[in-house]
Amino acid sequence: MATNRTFTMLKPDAVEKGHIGAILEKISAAGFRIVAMKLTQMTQNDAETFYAIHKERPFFGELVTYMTRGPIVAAILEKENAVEDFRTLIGATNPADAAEGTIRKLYAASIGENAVHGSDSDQNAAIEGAFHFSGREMF
Ligand code: IDP
Ligand code: MG
Repeated sequence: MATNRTFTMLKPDAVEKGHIGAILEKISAAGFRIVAMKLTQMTQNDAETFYAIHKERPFFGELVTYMTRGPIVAAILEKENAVEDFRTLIGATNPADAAEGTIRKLYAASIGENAVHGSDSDQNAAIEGAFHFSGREMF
């Protein structure tokens, strides 16, 4: 059964360009409630662990360098059908393929530097949320 939470990161490129406010506005306007949120920076070990599923991919080193180069905003979001609806809101991994009006179409520069993360399943939403937040930080 689908749960109602997903996990997101506003990635270093989005933070560097000053897009935190605009992206959070789109997330709120789409009906997501922020359950937990923080500005943080991933260490190399954090990024390698978070993206371990991609460790054999040719872009893995580039991905870890990118995701650790500056602050991110990590957040847990709540909405009915959260995982699927959030993936729709952010658009395709490659902004060139992302639908008009999606966050990646508006704010992403490339398939690598694509502004925002969204969990791809309820199970990963729970794992990724727990990776970034302890129970005490959530309500
Ligand atoms: P997703 O974020 O849309 O779920 P994934 O395929 O899970 O996309 O890839 C994770 C992240 O790895 C992407 O969001 C992007 O930052 C990076 N990435 C994916 N494909 C490439 C690529 O071909 N070159 C460089 N970076 C990539
Ligand atoms: Mg993915």
